[in-house]
Amino acid sequence: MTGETSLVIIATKPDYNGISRLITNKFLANRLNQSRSQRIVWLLQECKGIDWDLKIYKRDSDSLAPPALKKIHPLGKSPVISIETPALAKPLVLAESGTIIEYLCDHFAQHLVPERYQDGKEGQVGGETEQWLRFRMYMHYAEGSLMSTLLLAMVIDSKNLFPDSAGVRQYSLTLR
Ligand SMILES: N[C@@H](CCC(=O)N[C@@H](CS)C(=O)NCC(=O)O)C(=O)O
Repeated sequence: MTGETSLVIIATKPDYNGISRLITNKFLANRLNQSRSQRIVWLLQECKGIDWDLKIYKRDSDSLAPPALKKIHPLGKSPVISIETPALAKPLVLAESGTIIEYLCDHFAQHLVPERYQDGKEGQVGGETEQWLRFRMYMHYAEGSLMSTLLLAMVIDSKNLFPDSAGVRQYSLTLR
């Protein structure tokens, strides 16, 4: 990764009906599309009933997140969100992209989630719709399988392990 990198916090202004205030951290590389946290920003843009904005943290010189993020969640990584709502005595802090996405979808973006069960098969094993099963699979595929492969490709590329060709391109041939 080259150039300026940064970490960003997304925080809400109080929303119109007081449902929630939300604070999220997201990582930004010098290009936004290199950050997994971009997914949370995309989702936030589709959410209804919340308001949010951004605060930016710079990565340290070693490219890692600054210690300040550990004060928000012990993982010290991004994204992490903190939700404030009158029902909670203290902010609810959530880490891990999948957890954050599921929580946001449950409360603010149900319109994006496919119907879980086929008619008449509610709650039954095997009663799920194909669309919902695919949705759930890709939710976990992103971090569970795809991201580790992409990160490995980034490392191979950055160390120039395939000097005669573009490492990411070469490594990506093995992507299934
Ligand atoms: N599995 C976590 C991964 C979080 C993660 O590694 N985030 C990176 C940014 S894309 C980060 O914070 N890196 C800085 C560091 O590890 O110090 C998730 O899905 O949220």
